[in-house]
Amino acid sequence: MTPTPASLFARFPARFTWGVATSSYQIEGAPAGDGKGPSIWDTFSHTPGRVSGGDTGDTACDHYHRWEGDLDLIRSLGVNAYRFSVAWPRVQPTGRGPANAAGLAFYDRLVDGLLARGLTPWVTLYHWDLPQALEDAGGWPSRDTAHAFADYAAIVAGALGDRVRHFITVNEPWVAAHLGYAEGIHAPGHRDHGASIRAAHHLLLGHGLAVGAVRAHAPGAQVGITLNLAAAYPSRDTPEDHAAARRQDGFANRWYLDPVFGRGYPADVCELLGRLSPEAQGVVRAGDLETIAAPTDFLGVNMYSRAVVRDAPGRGWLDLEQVRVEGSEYTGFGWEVAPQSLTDLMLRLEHDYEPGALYVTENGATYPDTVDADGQVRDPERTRYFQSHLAALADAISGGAKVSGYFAWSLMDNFEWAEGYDKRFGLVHVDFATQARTLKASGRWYRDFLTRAAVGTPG
Ligand code: IFM
Repeated sequence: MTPTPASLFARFPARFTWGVATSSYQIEGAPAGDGKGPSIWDTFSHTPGRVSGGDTGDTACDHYHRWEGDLDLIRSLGVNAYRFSVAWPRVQPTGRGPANAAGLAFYDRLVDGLLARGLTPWVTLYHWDLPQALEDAGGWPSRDTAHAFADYAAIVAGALGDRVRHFITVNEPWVAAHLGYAEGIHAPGHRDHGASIRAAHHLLLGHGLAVGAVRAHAPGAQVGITLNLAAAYPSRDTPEDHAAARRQDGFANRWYLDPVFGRGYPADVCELLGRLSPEAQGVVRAGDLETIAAPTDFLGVNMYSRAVVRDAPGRGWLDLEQVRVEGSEYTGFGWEVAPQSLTDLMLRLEHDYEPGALYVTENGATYPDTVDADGQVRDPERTRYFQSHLAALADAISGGAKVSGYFAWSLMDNFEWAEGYDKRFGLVHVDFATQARTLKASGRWYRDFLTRAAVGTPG
């Protein structure tokens, strides 16, 4: 039976962070506004054939110009926090050198605007829009990029750290490294497995260095990393499929969790990688693993689905394949709706890694929404998705997971990377021709869920 909003809400701690999330390239537009330099996503989206429909982030949600109205919209949802990312090339147009004051000023206004509305800002430092000049100099496979990132993190923490108390260093390093450098379906579009392993190492190194920069320039602020994690399950109850699930977990989850929590790279995955492992490629220098394991205050978890796999010898370096589960429901992205896996995931993270705190920094679903003749957007599947995942999260909390917050992805429909504007994740529908914003039925549900119980100040 579906719980009432009030009974569901009552299952969460009183001081809980409730938010919505976005990222810079996906919503801002203004690709050259106020001296911004090009990012790898500007280049990639303007390369024919890379993004569905030839879409680019040139305008996106035009948030760079409409931010005040968007903050009012966020406020109207009844959340107490907003997670957004800073575009590195707005702050440093070429990824190095002094801050571009005009670019930084945008985020300064945004932070002040949030605080004026009683909303707690959560700042992600890197959500994939690497300055193109740094990519030209080697990108994430190059160690220098990690150091450049730390310099940039110091600038942002220094400028915003008097008001921002929560910084996320890197968003989803698996996606940046694997989809960007191995599969080539995200910017910068390379297909080089070895380079993706080097990129992952330098993203993690950049994270560790940025933790230090935030600690130094925003004393007292909390800092952590956000990983995209999906619990892995065997398709059949056979030793082979169990082993395949462990390989999947090693590749997608433990590869990032283990080094961040001080265990170094998982030996089983290094063995599979052979000459491509970070050690074998010679990218791990003395002190790197200690830097990557810099103590953090929280772990951010982006959870959308789970992975169900079966052993498939010869199928890629992991010898496995993803399985579609008979009878399961799937979102518009073809991702299985699997709320129980959120409970399993959070309990496992609590038990295996004991993070200072856990936050769901993204969770949501895409469906092909349309505006009906009466101006309403009816998206019952998305409402059900949020309800079931929040109930699963409450189960994890009851089971002992120290979860301190939840951010719905996303505030509004936006540029969904290689899928362009085809895939809508918003609580708010955006008409990209007119920029009209319409609260979807799921957005009304989230608002009612939160306001009915009067969300207070986050912990
Ligand atoms: O839109 C993305 C976001 O940028 C990162 N996490 C997954 C979302 C949905 O694909």
